[in-house]
Amino acid sequence: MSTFLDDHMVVTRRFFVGLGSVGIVALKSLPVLADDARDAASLQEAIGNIESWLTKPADFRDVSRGTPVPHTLPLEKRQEVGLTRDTWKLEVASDPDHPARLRTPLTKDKNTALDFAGLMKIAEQETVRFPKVMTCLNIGCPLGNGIWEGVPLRKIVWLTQPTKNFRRIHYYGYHNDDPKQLFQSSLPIGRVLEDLYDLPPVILCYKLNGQWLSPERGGPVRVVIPEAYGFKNIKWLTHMFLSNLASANDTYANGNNDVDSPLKTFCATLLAPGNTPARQPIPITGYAQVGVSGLSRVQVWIHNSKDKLPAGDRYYSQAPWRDAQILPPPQAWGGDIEGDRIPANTLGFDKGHPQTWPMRLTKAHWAILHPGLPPGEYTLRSRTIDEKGNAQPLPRPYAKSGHATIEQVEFTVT
Ligand SMILES: Nc1nc2c(c(=O)[nH]1)N[C@H]1C(S)=C(S)[C@@H](COP(=O)(O)O)O[C@H]1N2
Ligand SMILES: [Mo]
Repeated sequence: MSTFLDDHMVVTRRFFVGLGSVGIVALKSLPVLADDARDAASLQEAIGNIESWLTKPADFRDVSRGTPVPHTLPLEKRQEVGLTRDTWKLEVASDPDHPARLRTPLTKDKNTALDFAGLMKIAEQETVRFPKVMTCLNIGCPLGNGIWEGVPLRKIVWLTQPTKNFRRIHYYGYHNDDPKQLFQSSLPIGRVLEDLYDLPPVILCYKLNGQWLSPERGGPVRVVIPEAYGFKNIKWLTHMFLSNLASANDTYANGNNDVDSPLKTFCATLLAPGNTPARQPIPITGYAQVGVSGLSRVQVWIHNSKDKLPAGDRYYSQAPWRDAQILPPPQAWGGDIEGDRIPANTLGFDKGHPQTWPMRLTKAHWAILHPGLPPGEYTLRSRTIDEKGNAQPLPRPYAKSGHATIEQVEFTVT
């Protein structure tokens, strides 16, 4: 795949530049795309309408709890409770129930809590940026894809000088000072101190797509964990506890969720066929979430309802799946990023160009021009195959560790 993309990078870039004009020659060079001018135009239009790779901060879908939701509080109240950059304070202390030994906790009492100026001081020595798709474990569709910027959390942990009895860290944000509204998450300390499996670090995040983190996205400061589902990425962060508790104590565990689940690979359609004329090629586009196991292929399969589905093949592994085209890096990144340039030193990029594609823990887009069909009732299914060769919904098909169900779209050809 990567060789294919290298070979076609130049051509496909020209193709993307040519969107809106007639990029037929370039289109033909993509193997699963069209070779007829009219069909090429329909596919080109479909690809041109695909969402941008980066999501504008304000366009992220919001999953915020609280009555009232903290980001809706008037500025005056947000200033009072430390939800602005001028007033923000983070306490990092030992867990009273399962104490870790620390020499220098960061507390308001001792006037040692971390403020935003202190965080920016640390940022001068080390800032990290990386792309990540934010996805709720319980919602099928990603909330948005962004470049998150912050300071490695371990920098702050080390300030407290932990000496022993330290196995996990848990943390929460402002929740209207109401224990019933507490939304807490946690991590094993090893993940914070070391970047396992070549993952970017866990950060205290203060910028998204180069802009200060908005109140709605969890500003002034939220936790961002590259490989984790949304619920670990606590917004409006105010408290962290270093703990000797051996297990997770996330609020999300109470909802029957698998709280140790890293992002899964799966795909879905953006443009799916509706009422379709017979024997006319069908443009289909979609996105894929590239989970921890990467993405090697996206495939589609259109099933005629007259045909019986094979028995005992739950995940349709024997169906005649057809490869779609995973689209190369876009010509424009979108997301309101300044000058439409990926910021310098963004992990995974070299001088603004992606080092690998598709990129792990982000989104990718795909397209196919499916051959025309005779009249009938049909179901379109799409699936990913990860870099280990697992076809969706494998290797982890259970809903409470994140969405991976194969999408089904019914449509009629007349
Ligand atoms: N403090 C706090 N942080 C939170 C939440 C919350 O309700 N309160 N929701 C979490 C969940 S379940 C998800 S999916 C993500 C969503 O992030 P977003 O609203 O920026 O898209 O935020 C997480 N962080
Ligand atoms: Mo969520």
